[in-house]
Amino acid sequence: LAMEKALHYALEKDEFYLVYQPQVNDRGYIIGFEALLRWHNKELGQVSPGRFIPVAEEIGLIGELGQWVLDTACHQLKIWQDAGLPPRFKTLAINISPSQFAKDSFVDTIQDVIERTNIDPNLLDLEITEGMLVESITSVAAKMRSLKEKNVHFSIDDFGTGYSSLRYLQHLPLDQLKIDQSFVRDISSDPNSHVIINTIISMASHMNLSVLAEGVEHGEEKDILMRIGCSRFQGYYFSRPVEVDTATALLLNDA
Ligand code: G
Ligand code: G
Ligand code: MN
Ligand code: NA
Repeated sequence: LAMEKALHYALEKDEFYLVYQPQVNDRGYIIGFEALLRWHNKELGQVSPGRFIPVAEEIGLIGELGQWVLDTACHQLKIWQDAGLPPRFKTLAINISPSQFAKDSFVDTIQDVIERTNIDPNLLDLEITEGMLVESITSVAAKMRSLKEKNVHFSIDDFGTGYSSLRYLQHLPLDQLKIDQSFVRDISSDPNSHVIINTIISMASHMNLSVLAEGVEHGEEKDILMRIGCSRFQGYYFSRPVEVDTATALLLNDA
């Protein structure tokens, strides 16, 4: 209840901020960032999105909050775009909640933020989860196609943990699968995780999808992943999510 109350005022009190976690290629160069929402409240301290996002959904605040994330991330992307992005930088990834995606206005919302911030849409990667498939696959595909026409990219987040069928992979205009960190975590100890990742990579390559491994914490995991053909990584081994000034410095470092 204390959290609900504090959440109501958090936007106007400017308590939210974004951190950026590097995504890297097989040589360790930055190919993108994932924007991750953070909340610091005076009384509650640092509250993780895993805790406050479900509450924000419940009390109907997720729309406004999602809009704030989009505006803030795209505004920052424009600053980096104008400063000159390093040659290997492809996209800034933004997490889209299922309820955000489900709105009829979703396509307009994205087009609107692209126009207002004047970013190159090709630099935008929208992370959606299998949870968005509460709608019919036809309407999900239609929304995505409208944005694909504008060159926006789509990734499936936490791939492999949802309950939906693989059929949607056939029908949705996707660019990338993000292998959930639970599989990566077990890759060196659990032969099943190894097989699952191997299968995802092989399937993705036949479907012309990129694969990014999440939650890479150790060099050993990266080595195994590279051997089975993964060449995009994100995780503490490379970098934790960092504040905007550090992210900017990392980009300059890679230029
Ligand atoms: O950053 P962290 O590992 O604490 O994130 C926990 C969860 O919150 C993850 O599932 C992540 O996808 C989600 N999350 C982080 N930032 C955002 C955001 O801006 N929007 C949405 N919808 N989810 C987010
Ligand atoms: O659900 P989503 O993939 O958006 O959530 C990403 C979350 O995973 C972020 O909150 C981020 O802080 C966290 N994360 C990123 N890299 C690592 C890692 O190497 N290990 C662990 N445990 N968490 C990570
Ligand atoms: Mn994500
Ligand atoms: Na994920």
